[in-house]
Amino acid sequence: MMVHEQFMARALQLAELGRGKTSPNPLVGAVIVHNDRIVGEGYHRKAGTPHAEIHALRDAGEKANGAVMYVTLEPCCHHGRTPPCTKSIIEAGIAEVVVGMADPNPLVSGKGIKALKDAGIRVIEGVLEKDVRLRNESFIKYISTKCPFVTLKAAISLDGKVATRTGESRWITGEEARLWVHRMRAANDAIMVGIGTVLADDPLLTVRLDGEYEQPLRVIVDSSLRIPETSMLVKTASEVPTVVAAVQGSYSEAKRAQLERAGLEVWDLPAIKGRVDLVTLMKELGKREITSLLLEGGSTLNASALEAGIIDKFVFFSSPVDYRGTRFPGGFRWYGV
Ligand code: AOF
Ligand code: ZN
Repeated sequence: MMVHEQFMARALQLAELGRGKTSPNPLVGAVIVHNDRIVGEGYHRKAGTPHAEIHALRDAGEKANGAVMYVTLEPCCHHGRTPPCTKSIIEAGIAEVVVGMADPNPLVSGKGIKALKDAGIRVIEGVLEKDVRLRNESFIKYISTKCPFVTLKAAISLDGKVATRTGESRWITGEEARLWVHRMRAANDAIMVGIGTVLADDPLLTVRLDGEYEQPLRVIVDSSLRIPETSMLVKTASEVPTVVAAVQGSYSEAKRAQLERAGLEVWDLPAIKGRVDLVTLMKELGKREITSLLLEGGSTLNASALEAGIIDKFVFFSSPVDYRGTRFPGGFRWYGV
């Protein structure tokens, strides 16, 4: 591996430490290298706090002078919630900046790199760009469309049947699968299910992991407000933010008032063929700064989401058994070509 890639890989590793905590801002990592040795490191921790570059510059101190900075995202040149990083980089005497990807934020895009070059700093672009883009897929989608990046998650048995129960299906009871699901939830700003899943499973839809995690927004697509008052979602709505996406005129106002008293938000949305218009729902969630959303079924909502064209990515969990629980001596392989 080339030296540039090695240091960028470290910057990416640092960026990952912010996963699930930086929304609506990107994951960014930065490394400062002097004479082939790392003298400073930093990553973005939370929206509104200093950017990765600033943490790395502080960590390097005087050693930043004449050094190379590796940063996963093009440094910003705008006054947002924090001052422009390009200014700090120039003032610290950084000689060269190696960038993973250009910033898709229209406020910055290209201008940060230009500001560095204008100040006489060498800039190399596109190092490990594919990896960097993959890790910031939700930020890229959100900043350019103002709609969340949607991941459809499904559990399927070996014969391709979609598991009916959310999360706790008998096909994916393994601890490892459970951990994955909870990590995925923690990394997303919102989790969405249809009313059918609520009625069948009574899910809680929270992150249950060791450590501190902000609970994602729970979104229930329920055009006529059939969600039972006795459901786990309603019972916990005062602690975990919960939105019910309904169709205007399709529900009783009394039920709406009951749900609101319990702490749920009821959103009135237009309908398409009698069902909630998911494209409009995504736009509304975008306005709420929801940059990523995990769609956890069920099959009716999945089909509507596909038809509406809102899905960006599929993640399948598969069990090693078929629908009867039969194991296969030769194991199994899935190919997603
Ligand atoms: C971050 N962290 O490490 C970098 C960012 O509102 P502000 O001032 O925090 O600016 C947010 C924008 O800054 C963000 O959309 C992205 O374009 C740029 N870079 N943001 O939160 C960072 N390097
Ligand atoms: Zn910045």
